[in-house]
Amino acid sequence: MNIIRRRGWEIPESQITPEHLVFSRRKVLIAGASALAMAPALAPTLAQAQRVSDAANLPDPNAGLYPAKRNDKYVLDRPITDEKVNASYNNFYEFNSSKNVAEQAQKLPVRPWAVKIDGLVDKPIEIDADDLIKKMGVEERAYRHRCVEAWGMAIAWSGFPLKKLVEFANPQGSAKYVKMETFLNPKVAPGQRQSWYPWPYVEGLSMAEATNDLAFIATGAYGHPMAKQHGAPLRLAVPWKYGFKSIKSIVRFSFVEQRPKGMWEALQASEYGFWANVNPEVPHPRWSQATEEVIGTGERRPTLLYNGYGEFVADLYKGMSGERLWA
Ligand SMILES: Nc1nc2c(c(=O)[nH]1)N[C@H]1C(S)=C(S)[C@@H](COP(=O)(O)O)O[C@H]1N2
Ligand SMILES: [Mo]
Repeated sequence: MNIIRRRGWEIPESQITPEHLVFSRRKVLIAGASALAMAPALAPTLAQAQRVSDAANLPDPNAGLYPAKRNDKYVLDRPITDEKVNASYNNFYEFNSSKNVAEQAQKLPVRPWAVKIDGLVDKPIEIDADDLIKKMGVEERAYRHRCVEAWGMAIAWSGFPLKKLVEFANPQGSAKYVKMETFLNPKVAPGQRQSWYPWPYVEGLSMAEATNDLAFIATGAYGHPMAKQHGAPLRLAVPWKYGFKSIKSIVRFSFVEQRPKGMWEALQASEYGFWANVNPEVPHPRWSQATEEVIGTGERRPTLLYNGYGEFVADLYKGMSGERLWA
């Protein structure tokens, strides 16, 4: 199992450094706000400390990165979905196939968390997620999210562009795709005991997609580290594609020459393809894509081509009309 094999990162930096954070959290709890005044840069607020302890088994050494500065390049055409609504309506099949996975997902241990970067790179890397996040830095982006089940939300992610991770990995010229994998841990994820799913969850992007500025690795949401049900500690956010492309709780990025087959594509290729770009005019066999339900408001809105992100990504698909570009 990926998260038990720890060669090369047995004592990650994140295990050594958070002592002072634990200490200041205790001070916060005992002494109240005065402790904050003593160590303002280090100490999370009481509310943050509570959320951090909810989000992870150990304190998050990067908690101070949130809330991050909003990148104003990406604007929404609708309000951000209420956090409580968003955090209690999730798809995370590793836990169960209902939308009600938040409670079960809390069992996922997210710290420490090893991330592998391998395949067509000169030097494969194994790095702890906290160290990776610190290295990459964090900004906030308000994105729409569109599930192929014909519902949508809007969410303020925090994280970093995937292209930064690609630059860090420094893939060889022969790399054509980046393949991403979710953890495999049937002990804590009961859905992974259902053997008819080809676990682990896999997704992929072309190199051009992965290095487009819109492709984002989310590490937080709503101004704090990400809740487990959203795919802590690292998940993809590619808002011009159907939601199943936005793989959660990633443990591995591999640079490959062959087009990766996503878990849903492996399960049912007639319903789920590789490109999976949002298009109101191309129905999924089970769901018309003409409109979408706005979760939390009950409103129905017309679906937008590329989910409204065409100005940033339509060029990626020029000259590809022979491909199945839509779900
Ligand atoms: N590992 C993993 N990633 C996943 C899924 C999943 O079941 N497992 N579901 C996908 C689907 S279908 C959607 S719509 C989004 C849901 O993300 P959210 O729960 O944060 O809204 O996650 C995607 N990523
Ligand atoms: Mo979805």
